[in-house]
Amino acid sequence: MLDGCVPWPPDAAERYREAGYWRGETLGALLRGWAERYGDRVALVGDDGTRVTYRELDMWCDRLAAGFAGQGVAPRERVLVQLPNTPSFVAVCFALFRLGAVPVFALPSYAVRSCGTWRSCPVRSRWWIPDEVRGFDHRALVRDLLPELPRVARVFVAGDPGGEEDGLVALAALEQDPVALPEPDASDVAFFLLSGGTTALPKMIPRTHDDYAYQTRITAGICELGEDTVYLAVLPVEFNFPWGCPGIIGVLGVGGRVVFAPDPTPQTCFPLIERERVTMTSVIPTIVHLWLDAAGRTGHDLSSLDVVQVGSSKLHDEVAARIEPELGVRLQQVFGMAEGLLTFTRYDDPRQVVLTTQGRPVSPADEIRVVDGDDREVPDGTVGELLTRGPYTLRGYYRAPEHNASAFTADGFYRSGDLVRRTPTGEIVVEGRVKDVVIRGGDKVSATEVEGHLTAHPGVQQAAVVAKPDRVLGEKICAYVVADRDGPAPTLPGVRRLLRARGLADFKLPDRLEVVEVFPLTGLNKVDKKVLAARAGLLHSGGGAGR
Ligand code: OOB
Repeated sequence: MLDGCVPWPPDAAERYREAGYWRGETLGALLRGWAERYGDRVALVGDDGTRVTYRELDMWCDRLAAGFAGQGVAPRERVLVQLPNTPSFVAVCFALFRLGAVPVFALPSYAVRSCGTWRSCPVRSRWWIPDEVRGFDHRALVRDLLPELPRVARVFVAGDPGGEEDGLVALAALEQDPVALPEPDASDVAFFLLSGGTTALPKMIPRTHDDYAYQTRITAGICELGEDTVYLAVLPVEFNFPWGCPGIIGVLGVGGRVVFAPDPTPQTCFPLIERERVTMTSVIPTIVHLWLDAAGRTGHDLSSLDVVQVGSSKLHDEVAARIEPELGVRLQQVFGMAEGLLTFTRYDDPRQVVLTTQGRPVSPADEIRVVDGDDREVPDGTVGELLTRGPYTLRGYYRAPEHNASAFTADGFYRSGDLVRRTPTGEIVVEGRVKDVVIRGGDKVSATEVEGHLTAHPGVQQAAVVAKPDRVLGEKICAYVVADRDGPAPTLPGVRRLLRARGLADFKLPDRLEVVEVFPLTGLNKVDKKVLAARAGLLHSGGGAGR
């Protein structure tokens, strides 16, 4: 495995191979097989109606891989890929897989000024970006940042690079006649996902060809995907959920069709569902709210839609109960993490299980422990922290030995930071979390990161960020601060302005600011966030200080 990654121990790897989970196939080679099998069937559909067949996709990837090689992109080189939901995303990724270069997936929303992250991220040399997305010019951002990123040798733009002179290259100009390339090793890293982040900087999660091919294959089976599946990619494609749970890769593996939605609104998605006769999609609870509100009024025909997967943050029982009758679909709850473990409800589960649990692990080889504060397993029905290991769950973050020492047990279980209970029939029910993360509409925001920026405000002495429950987003970001009497009084607009200027992405900015005299403390004199979270829950809705 790439230097800086933690491989599975040899005995575990052998078990996974013997059981047929890991088959030694790279994702790039798999696409070749799919193209041979499904040839002229349509694989990808852009929102503008562009259609790409399996054979064309295969050829496109070969041509791009040759072009990237011609530009000096080397095997094992890490490459930042930050593209919107378009067929090019799939072509770029599979071209890189064929080269053995390693995409690092960043959501386009991260680009919105938060690229401070990339300064310290161990990414090398190349960066793929869109030209302009919903009025935001990624090229301008990159041009601003390039002087601070000496390791970035080349920026490729899907779309119009807007001028040759400053080193931005159009993706379309790269294609070359295919060249023979050495096959990468299937047990090596195929790509990196970024962690939702309990730490100030996101951690890089290595996913191997073997482990991801297995994840997509097993979930495609559970979801009964086939050639008739038409999957709408609604969530950002760099996110594990639409990419491979079973998502885009799972659908391509069975000869189905992927349709790309540029944004998740009903105005965009409902016409696409009608036009392309979409059968399946994956969304987060916040989107479910939007869709439920719009479904009753829409003139669009949604009758082809059969299955909606919902995951990424807690789906409340009352909302879950509305999905099947109001959208006319089957609901599948999905609990997952970029680090690996996935649990799904199954189509034939009793209704109560589908509505009130987050399902069972997708692999028979997924190992789960629910433990108390001393790492002792608790009985079913008791809430504890979820620990897990298995054939598609990482054994360590990239180049993070110190963090890994606390994020994993000595025997390789990943500490998820989620508080769950297990039902007698083996389903997981998410009850909360021990990790310090606010889940705002499915986006994971590290409290530590926001607190770090808040204390840079001259009027803030101390800061503590907690979640405030919200009907639509699930949680909002509530910042408690102790003011510094010598500084200017902190206000919500002022704080948001400062944090934005410091490079924080918009979705990480506090929704609410509460100025307090002192923080409640625990017995160990730490800020008692439980008390603050309880207080935040009692606040009436609105902007708080400085509204
Ligand atoms: C997905 O992945 P990440 O890495 O963005 O976030 C993982 C965390 C989990 O540890 C948990 O705290 C939360 O998101 N989460 C859920 C949930 N699904 C994820 N919390 C409550 N209910 C659920 N159903 O979010 C992700 C990755 C693949 C598939 C689906 C979601």
